[in-house]
Order: sequence, then structure tokens, then C-alpha cells
Amino acid sequence: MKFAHMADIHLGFEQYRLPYRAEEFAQAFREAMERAVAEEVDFILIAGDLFHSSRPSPETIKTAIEVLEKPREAGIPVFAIEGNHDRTQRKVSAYHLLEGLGLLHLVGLRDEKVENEYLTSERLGGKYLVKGVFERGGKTVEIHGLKYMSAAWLERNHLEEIFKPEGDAILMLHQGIKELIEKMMGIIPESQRDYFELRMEDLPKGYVYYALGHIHREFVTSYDIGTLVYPGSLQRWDFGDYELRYRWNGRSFTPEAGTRKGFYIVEEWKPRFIELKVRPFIDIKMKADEETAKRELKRLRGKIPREAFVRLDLRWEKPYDVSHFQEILEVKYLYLRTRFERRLKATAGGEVPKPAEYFTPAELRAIELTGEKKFEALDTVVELFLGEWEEKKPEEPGEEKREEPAPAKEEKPLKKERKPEKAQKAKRPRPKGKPTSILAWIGGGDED
Ligand SMILES: [Mn+2]
Repeated sequence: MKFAHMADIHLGFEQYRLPYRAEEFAQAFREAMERAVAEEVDFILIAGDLFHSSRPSPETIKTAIEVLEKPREAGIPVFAIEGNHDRTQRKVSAYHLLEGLGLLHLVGLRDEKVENEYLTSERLGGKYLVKGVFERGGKTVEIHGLKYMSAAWLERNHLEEIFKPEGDAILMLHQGIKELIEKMMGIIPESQRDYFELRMEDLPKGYVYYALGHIHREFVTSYDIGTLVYPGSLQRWDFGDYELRYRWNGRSFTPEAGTRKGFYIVEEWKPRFIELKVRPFIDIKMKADEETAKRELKRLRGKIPREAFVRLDLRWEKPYDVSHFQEILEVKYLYLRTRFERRLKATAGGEVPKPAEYFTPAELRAIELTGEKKFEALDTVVELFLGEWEEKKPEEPGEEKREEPAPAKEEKPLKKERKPEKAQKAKRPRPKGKPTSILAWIGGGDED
């Protein structure tokens, strides 16, 4: 048995409002499908977020149809679940449309019973649990799964009561799992617990392969008798999802490798990563004065491919002109983020610094216009006049929204009521702020 497992394809995502990025997301999907077909896999799994939106444009749907024709022509079935980005609270999503065209098979809870060559249904509460079935050479694999579900739903409905594997079976989910997110990026603060919907212990046991989606970073581990895999997104998601990071240490740039992008081919239950060549994202972090920054970035330029997307995170104790940095780096796309902190306090000796040392010419002009003389008030003046305009450039990453469908009317739990001891479990608090470094991986917005 040989299959491909991909997730978080995000067709239609015009990253940084660049239409050509949507084309690149489509190209990655095309390449992944071509590779899977060339590998002559038995079937293909798409673990959610095939689309970037639950209402993909006609153009995006057309792309999906064109690409999914490839496995269909080769006689390779595709099994899919909906992710948080592309699920719908309505009855019919874009996936149903693709299913109607015979391009994929939708696994999960459905209102109607579905029985065909690749799907079978089991009655569950008032619904049907629709499972994928693949048979070859007397061997059968069942593909169980569920579209993305909220933490609240998963508190009422326990996965181990829904999913009972028999024989060799795969479980396909699009969720964040607390312990794995922590393994990938450190402990999640209590106030930010919203970033997962499941804990390891909530995951039903007995599956040979856990085909997950939602975390955009490639990750493999074992669970119970099986292998658990997040293939990650096919394209780079943002600058937290970098190929390479250069950090200025005061004397030189130290490079740190980021993650690979691609998907998995699984043969005899062993996953093998298929890397895709995607647009490089390079993250540069630097705390330096203007002269050093200019000089060192000119030296670094030779190591940065022209087609790269670069985020330059510049910090210094006072602002300086960064308008020429695009010319210095000469890259396809530059996101310049400056964090210039002013030290407006007079020194211990009572010496007051000169405004010209701390403000840009535009800011000095604003100060002049107000006639403000008190040094301590100047910062406020500048803010009032010019706002945080540096921070609000349109190309700033993070405009990306999670599709949060309106809360559906309370559905009845699928099975019996919660066990009493579980019912006592404290409700997970809603976070106030969003943990940016985690967001980088699940598609909620800007990261660190
Ligand atoms: Mn996603």
C-alpha cells in the first residue's frame, strides 16, 4: 500500500495581496499531484485547507478541478476533509462540488448515507460517519476522518467514541494538538490555550497512520501503534515559515535553517518527505545603526537569491532613513519592519539630548509645526501628527484572517453525554491576545 498525504494547500491565497502568489500556491499543488501520480500511489489524502477560503473564486475552483483531473485520469482516488479555512457551516462546501464531479471523496460526518466504491457509511447519532475504503490485492485500508472541529465541539463529542479502527486504518484530522505544538515551538502560555483543540490523550488509539493537517510545519512522531504526520503547508506561509534566517550578532550574520516544504509519500506505513522547490522566504534580524546596517546588508546581498521574499527586521536606538534598503537588497519582495526605540530620558548628568539626534526629518517638521519645546512631550507630538505610520504599511503581513463561521446552533452530542469526571474539566478560557509565534504555523496572522 502506497499513498500520498498532503495538507494546507490554500488555493486562492493572494499572500501579501499579490495575485501571483495565488498562482504559486496553485503551482505547488500541481507539482505535488504530479509527483504523487508519477510515484504511482494507490490513493491520495488531502487533510484539509485545500482552499484558502470557504468561498473560493470560480478561478480557484477551476484550478482545483484541473489539478484533481490528474489523479482521476490515472485512476487514483483522493480522500479529503475540510479544514478551518475552507469548511462551511452550510450543507454544501466547495469539496461537495468537487465530489460531485468525481474528483475526490469526502470523509467525515454527513447527513446522508454514502455508499460507493470508495465510501461506506456507519450510522452515528442522527448522522452518518462516512469512511473511505481502499482495497487492493486482498488488503483493505479504511480512511476515517472529520473536518476541522472547534474545541467546544470536541469537548462535547469525544473522538474515541466516534472512531473505532478495525484492521489497518488511517485517521485524517485537521486540528492542533497541544503537546505537538509545544514540541514544535515551546510551551504555550495558559492565556493562549486556544491554539489547539485536542490533547494527545483525546486522539483515538489503534490507527496505523494519523494523517493530520492544520499546522503548517512538517512534523513526524509516533502515537500508540501508529505514525503521526503533519506534512505542513505546500508553500511558505509567512516569514516565521522561513527557509533561512540571518541573525546579526553584532559582528556577523549567523544563518539558521528553517523548514522544508512539501508532502509525504507513505509506503508500507513509512513516511518519506517529498520536498518541493518553493519561493524562498528569508528572515533577517538585525540591531544596528544605519551605517552598519547598510554596509552589512550590502555584503549579505550576494547570499540572497533575487527571487526571495525577505523580511528585514531592523532595530536601533533611534530612527534612520530606510528608504534605500529595497535597492540595497534587490529582492523580489521586501517587508521592512523597523523598531526604533527612542531613549528620551535625560542622562544622569541632566543632559538633554538634541531632538535632531532622535527624530527623522519628517518628524522634526511636525515638532516644529506644533511649536512644542518640552523635550519629554516631543514623542507624543510625533505620534499625534504622524501616527505609527511606519507600522501600517499595506504590505505588512498579517492581514490574513481565519475563517470563523458564525456559531452554529447547538448540535446535540453525537453519542452519550459526557462522562461526569470529564464534565468537571474546566472550560478552556478564551485568550485575549493571540500568540503570534504559533499563529505563524496555523494561518492566523503575523508571527514573531
Ligand atoms: Mn491551513
